[in-house]
Amino acid sequence: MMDYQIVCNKVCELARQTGAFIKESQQKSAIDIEIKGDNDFVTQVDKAAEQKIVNGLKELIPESGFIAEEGTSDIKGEVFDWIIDPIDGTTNFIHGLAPYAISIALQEKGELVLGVIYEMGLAECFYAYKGSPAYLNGHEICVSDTKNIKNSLIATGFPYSNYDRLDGFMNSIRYFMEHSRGLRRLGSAATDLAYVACGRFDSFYEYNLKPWDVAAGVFIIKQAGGAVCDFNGGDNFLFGQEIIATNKATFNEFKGIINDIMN
Ligand code: 2AM
Ligand code: CA
Repeated sequence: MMDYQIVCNKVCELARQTGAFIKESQQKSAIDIEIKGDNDFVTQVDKAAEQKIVNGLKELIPESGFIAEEGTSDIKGEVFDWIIDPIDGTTNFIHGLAPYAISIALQEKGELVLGVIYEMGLAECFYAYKGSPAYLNGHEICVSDTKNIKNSLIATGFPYSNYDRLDGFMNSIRYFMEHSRGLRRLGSAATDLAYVACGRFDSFYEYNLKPWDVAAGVFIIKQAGGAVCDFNGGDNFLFGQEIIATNKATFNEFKGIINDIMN
């Protein structure tokens, strides 16, 4: 049987080391930007960081598979699969703006069992493993106890493609401007999710996200007492490219609003 705690500690260590490498590379600013498509930048640092993470994780569980943003290795494992994003918030990173984060999750036979998000701007490591509470730099964290949307601080991300849903999205912005404490757009979905887990945000929603943007975050939020679903209230949030994540108390209200406005 795997000792999830030991594996989680090692993943946190790997994330911190890789984070240090990413920050050093930025300071040297020898960043070679390559344009992957519309609005889509990927740096050499991104690829090198992913390779470091993949190598470290292969050492930890040699037979594991990978689902990774930069595609360094995408072989499916028999039992274990890592879902990783070496730099979530790449545009922030390119502009020298926090937050940007490393996101690493582990699935065992399709079930999430571990999540680590290392946000490099503030050097904050959020993590949880199967059976554990959620932690931030060694301290236990939990979701907020805000009771309604009126008093909620809400996070989202702007769509970068698939603009046919833009009308619904713009309506949701208008709704939350009028009916919540405020709306934030930080530019790193992994960080948004980590901030829901520790109660800085009460809720988060975004569409078009990929598994590596959200996998670690959804696991950490659940261990922190929060709730996650897709825009229909279902559980297709990992591969379904739509996610709602909230504290427990506002889950039903938030889900109802998104369901009404976005579908
Ligand atoms: P990224 O920085 O790893 O690309 C912000 O809304 C979220 O959307 C981030 O998590 C960001 O992840 C993702 N994102 C933004 N632009 C993207 C793009 N062009 N392709 C894929 N993901 C993108
Ligand atoms: Ca990402």
